Amino acid sequence: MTEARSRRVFFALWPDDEATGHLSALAQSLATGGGRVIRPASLHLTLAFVGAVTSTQVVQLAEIAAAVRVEAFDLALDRLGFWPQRGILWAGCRQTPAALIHLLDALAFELRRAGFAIDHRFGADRVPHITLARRVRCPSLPRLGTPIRWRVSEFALVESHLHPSAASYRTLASFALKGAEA
Ligand code: 2AM
Repeated sequence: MTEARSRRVFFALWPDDEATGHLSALAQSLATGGGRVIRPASLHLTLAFVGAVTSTQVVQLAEIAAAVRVEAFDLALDRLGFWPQRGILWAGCRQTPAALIHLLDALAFELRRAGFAIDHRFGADRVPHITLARRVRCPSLPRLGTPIRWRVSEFALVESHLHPSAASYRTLASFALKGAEA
């Protein structure tokens, strides 16, 4: 019997508690004209969206990700953005940091080598971002004064469960970056 592709998975960065607190406060303050604010525990930056896979492939994906050897780095989110079609309010980077591209390249290389095609670098919009709220109407976007920073010391393989109201995410495995143990 063929195994069902019933698991919807992606690789992502989860901000630390302090950055999550800042992002969540921002989301609350900006999504005032309706829309759905993302729960603090769900705030993340998608590295690579894999999509529907089998349970066997989930195990394979975790093995592949464990082979990625990239240094830990500091990430600074220094801009807010809005995609009007779906009313997505997001936080991101004016310029994609080299270290972030390097991590994604290393992961994409290992995935490709194992036969997984990753079309959606940084998610469908191809811009590294953390979605703060959905279905927001015309927010006025302030300049993000002090950037929101965190030390990226790991990345995660995450499973997404779609519900009528919102998706929920479960971390299946985390992968430490080099130097993160210090
Ligand atoms: P979003 O936050 O911009 O909607 C889990 O669903 C994560 O993968 C989310 O961060 C989401 O981005 C992104 N995502 C969802 N569906 C996707 C798709 N079909 N292609 C690429 N990225 C997707």
